[in-house]
Amino acid sequence: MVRVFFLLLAVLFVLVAVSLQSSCGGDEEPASPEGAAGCGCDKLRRAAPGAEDPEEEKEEQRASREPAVKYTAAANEGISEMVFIPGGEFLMGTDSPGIPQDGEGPQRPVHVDSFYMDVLEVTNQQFQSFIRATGYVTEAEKFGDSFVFEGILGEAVKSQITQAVAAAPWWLPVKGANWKHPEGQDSNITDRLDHPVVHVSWADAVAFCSWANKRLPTEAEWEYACRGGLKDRLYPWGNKLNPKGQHYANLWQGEFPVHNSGEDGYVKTSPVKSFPANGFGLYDMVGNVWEWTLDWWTVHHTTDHQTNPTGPPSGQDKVKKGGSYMCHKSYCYRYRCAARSQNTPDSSASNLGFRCVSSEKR
Ligand SMILES: *[C@@H]1O[C@H](CO)[C@@H](O)[C@H](O)[C@H]1NC(C)=O
Ligand SMILES: [Ca+2]
Ligand SMILES: [Ca+2]
Repeated sequence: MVRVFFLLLAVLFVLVAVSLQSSCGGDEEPASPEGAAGCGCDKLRRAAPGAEDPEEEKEEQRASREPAVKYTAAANEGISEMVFIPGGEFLMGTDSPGIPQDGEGPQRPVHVDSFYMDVLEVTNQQFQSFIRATGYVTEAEKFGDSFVFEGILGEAVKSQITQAVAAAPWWLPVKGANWKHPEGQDSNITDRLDHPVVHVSWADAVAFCSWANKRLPTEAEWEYACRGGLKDRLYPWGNKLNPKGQHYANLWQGEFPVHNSGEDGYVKTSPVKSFPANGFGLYDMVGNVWEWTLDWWTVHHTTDHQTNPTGPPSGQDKVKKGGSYMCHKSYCYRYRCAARSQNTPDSSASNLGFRCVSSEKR
């Protein structure tokens, strides 16, 4: 089984390598049909199913359900500030897909009802509050490892690793890597409490949101929120990646995967709120970390008008949105509102997090 899996990955690797040769573009704007290869983020499947099904989240405990508090005033709380997103019509997806095979198109009319959304990606501090209140154990902790981008690992950790993801060799499964040890056993989050939590699986994200009496956003809600009231734009702030030479998101500058110049100030995750908010007051919708959504993955979408769509009833992968600090135009042109990618629900990685929404004020 495992061998077949790696063979498949090897084949994928060749395909990706071939397609890459023609897809390494520059930094120039606007949308182009290149960038097909992606960051390999969707290749992060666990080689073998874990022993136990980690369905027993302790979400029922919902121990400390406290009234919503301002994030800034209560850094210790597990519940962050939310903002009201007024419902309405929007055009979901795009007819000029940056990565057509991701199912970014066709553009389609969608209505979403009003909801509230976390202003910020869920932080390490908030996740720590959840863990302390519930004793929840994440999937990465149960599996004993998680995927870490090679570029942020020290030599000591790297030297102990013998396998990699063939299709995306810069992803390494690191023993002991999890939300509180983002680069493995010897790392910690002490100086990163205001960074987004990473190494959380889809179920982990669901468990957190549910503890906070919230839920994950649907893809439609997420994308509507990302657009911040703008129509048919690439980014939450418009069509130019760097208006007036300013960075609006934590992305990758330089040559992926070998050199990250950190021109935007960060080569790894950044503290949440380090870049400007969009029109709805939401931070880091694109970049910093990918964000899980509620929906199962499909690349086939109806162009019929939809109201509060929730994606297919079942599937193998969940949709994630927004791209991460690892995204670059030449390689993972997915830091656009219409862009999307997928992971198996049990995946966890050093660039994947989430935020919650709710229909009622929390
Ligand atoms: C956390 O990591 C830093 C280095 O990144 C180290 O100086 C510090 O001692 C660590 N703290 C704990 C509690 O392990
Ligand atoms: Ca960056
Ligand atoms: Ca994000």
